[in-house]
Amino acid sequence: MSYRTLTEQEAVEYARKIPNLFPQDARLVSREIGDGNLNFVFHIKDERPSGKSIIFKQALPYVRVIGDSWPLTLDRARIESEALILENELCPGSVPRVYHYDTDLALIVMEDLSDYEIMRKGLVERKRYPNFAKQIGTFLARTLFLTSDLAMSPLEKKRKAASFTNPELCNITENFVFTYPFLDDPSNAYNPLITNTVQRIWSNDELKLEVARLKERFMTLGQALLHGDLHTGSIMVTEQDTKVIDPEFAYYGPMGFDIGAVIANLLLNYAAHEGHTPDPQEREAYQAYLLETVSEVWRVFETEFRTLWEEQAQEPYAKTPGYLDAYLLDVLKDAAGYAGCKMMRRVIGLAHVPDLESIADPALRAKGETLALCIGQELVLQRGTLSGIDDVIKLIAASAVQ
Ligand code: SR1
Ligand code: MG
Repeated sequence: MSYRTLTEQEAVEYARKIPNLFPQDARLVSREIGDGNLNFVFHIKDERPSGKSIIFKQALPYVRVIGDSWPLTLDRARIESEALILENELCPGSVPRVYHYDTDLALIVMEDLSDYEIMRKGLVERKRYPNFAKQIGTFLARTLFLTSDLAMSPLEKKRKAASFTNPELCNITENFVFTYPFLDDPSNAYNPLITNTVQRIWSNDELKLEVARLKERFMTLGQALLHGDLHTGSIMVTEQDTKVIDPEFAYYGPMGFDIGAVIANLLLNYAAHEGHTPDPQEREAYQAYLLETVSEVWRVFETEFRTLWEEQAQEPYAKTPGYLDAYLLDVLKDAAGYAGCKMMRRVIGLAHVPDLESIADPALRAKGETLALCIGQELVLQRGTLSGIDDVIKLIAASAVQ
């Protein structure tokens, strides 16, 4: 069958034909629920009492929010489905299960996570997730360590990297994370009330040099298989559990990019509470929780990574004194730098985050956006001076009082 975009009805007909998914007498209904930038997402449910439900995710041959003037490879659906299957092997239960993949239709049939909510939404409501840091820190350590040269043979790793070559999606990141937000590009879209701060960023050559260096590492450092877009809209949570979704940007890149994405999005939320939470005590308490979460995510990642290194490293230099510490410090510096870039792109660039966008009053929103830009710049500029996660937290706390 050649590619065509499915209608809701065609999705139901397709679901019926997948062996062992639904019983013959299932009463299936389908609804297109995608609200992301790129794809169609269908929720298909057996309406009978206790009937099960599934998700169809279909890539479109263009960027959904822009239209067919911006073509985009369908191969991203293969990358996503293979990344989900691999992530589930490396860190069982951390991602939705893939039931079926159709290459021609660029269609992934996967577990429905209706009991979970998008983490970003919960964070705006000041919800707390007691297991999140442990679960995401473990996910990061296992998926990054186990796909790197530290754990795989060089041949096996390079073959894996080749199968996850993802040039078009990487190019979106190169442009929309590292380039356009730092130049006066027509794709940028920012609150007019922060124009002066944005223009100072555009004329800050020291900052632009550091962003250029981070971009170059993103383009050349194939350390591990990344998720590639690990923001809090790609994380689904319940009070107890965490699932990572949407790895269509997966490719071999610097480990710090994924860790930085998690940190950036916790900190964008931190900044957004300047607008969402007028009561200073409530705001500071929640911001303190977010900083503790940033710190714990890193600590869990580091502890798990050290254990994996001790137990499973294949690299002959792994036992060389100082190598593990130096490796982790480089990852931390990268994570800080990438977090900074990602914070700034979500304020200045094309794709914003609902955390800040849902602040209706532009002046109040500007307060949160300015704080995000301030933290973002510090993370990029000061990353070379960091010696541990406590330094990152101090840097953020210092930005908040400026
Ligand atoms: C034009 S696509 C913009 C963004 O959407 C995705 O979620 C990625 O973050 C990408 O950079
Ligand atoms: Mg996505």
